[in-house]
Amino acid sequence: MIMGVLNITPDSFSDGGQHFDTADAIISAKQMIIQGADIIDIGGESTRPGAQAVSTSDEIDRVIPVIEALYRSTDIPISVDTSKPEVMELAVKAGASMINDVCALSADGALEVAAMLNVDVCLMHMQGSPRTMQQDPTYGDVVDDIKDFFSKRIEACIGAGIAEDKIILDPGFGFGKTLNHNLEILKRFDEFRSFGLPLLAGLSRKSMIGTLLDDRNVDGRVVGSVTGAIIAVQNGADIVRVHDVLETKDALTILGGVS
Ligand code: 7PJ
Repeated sequence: MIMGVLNITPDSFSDGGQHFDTADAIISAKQMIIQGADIIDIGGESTRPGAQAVSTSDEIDRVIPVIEALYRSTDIPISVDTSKPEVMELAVKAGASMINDVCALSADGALEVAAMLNVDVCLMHMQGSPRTMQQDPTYGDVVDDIKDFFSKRIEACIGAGIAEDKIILDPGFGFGKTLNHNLEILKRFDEFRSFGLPLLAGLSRKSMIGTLLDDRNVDGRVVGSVTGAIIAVQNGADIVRVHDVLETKDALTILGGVS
């Protein structure tokens, strides 16, 4: 499945400023639906390395009108990219059917709210916090350490009353990882299959792609991002979170033709 990214932030890493207006955001979302998106992921807080936190009320003002409008005007499943329980609750009331949390429901009250809302939850691994995570990420074995994290968070979810079949796992490319960590995770992605849960991969336009391409700027990372998505799917990813929906859909269609 393709998850199309819709950032409603003035400072997002790769499409900053483009989607700040609700009407524009809806146009972009509809475009992604036409291009083949299966889910739209709506976020109002930039989590790029070094990004500053956004207040709860600002985040609500950014994402809730877009979720309401998209829910009213399309049938597309909507995911909300947030770590704040207040935003989760309002987003689901507005029509979101999935919570995508880069903090894996670690905020105070997030587990309880997610359990009460009874929607799918994506638990992403991050080492540190967005402001500092790229300073000196260290692991024993990166894949094993992330698997330990998943085990603990799955246990916490089940303890809070979240059904195991609502959980999606994501190793969190670029979130407290060096290039080598990211490559190791991509190469060994299939090892996360051991949980028997759906896996999500988000590599789109990230710095690992830019770095491998000689510090290519964000606009020049489309082919690299699509290639990364294809490798992730071949290694067991069920959902890819992408900005370039049309290009990713084409590549996955060709992959599907031979598999
Ligand atoms: C991810 C995300 C990711 C999940 C972002 C960016 C940074 N959510 N939100 N996985 N990345 N689940 O798109 O570059 O990799 S924001």
